[in-house]
Amino acid sequence: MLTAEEKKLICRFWDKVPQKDVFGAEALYRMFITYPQTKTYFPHFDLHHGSDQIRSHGKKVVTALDNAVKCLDNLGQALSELSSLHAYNLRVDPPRFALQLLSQCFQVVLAVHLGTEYTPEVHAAFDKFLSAVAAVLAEKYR
Ligand code: HNI
Repeated sequence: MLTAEEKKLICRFWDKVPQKDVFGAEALYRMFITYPQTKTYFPHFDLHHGSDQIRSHGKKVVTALDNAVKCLDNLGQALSELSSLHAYNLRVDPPRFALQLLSQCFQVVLAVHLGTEYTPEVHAAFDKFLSAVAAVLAEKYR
């Protein structure tokens, strides 16, 4: 559970993050390089750096996160459809583990680009937020 203080930190921080779409694409690309097994879920993608598909998918992921930041009190409902998609259609497996990989890569991107703005407090709160998102996305697996 996110505390009221953490929610405030997350919202304030997220508002200030520049070029989110670019960061989303970079996180995706980083995931493919660092965890090559994740590429198996995207056989239909051009996985080269800066490809149209990586850029457009990065944008989609960030839009989902943006929506989640606006619904911190009700992540389950905000991400319900996306959760069904990942559980029933995409079958990203093993769920918790694989879903955390993108979260980790996204945090590396934030740390690289934002430097001192990505304070330990923000980092800890954002990590908790992304874990909560991943937990919701993994909720419907059986
Ligand atoms: Ni994920 C599609 C969000 C982790 C594999 N994913 C989406 C879409 C969003 C999204 C948004 C687009 C849905 C739509 O088109 O309606 N994915 C997220 C988020 C996380 C995440 C917020 C984690 C924080 N997804 C992952 C991981 C994998 C993954 C870790 C696999 C390793 N996702 C997919 C695949 C698709 C997808 C595959 C379909 C892509 C396509 O366009 O064909």
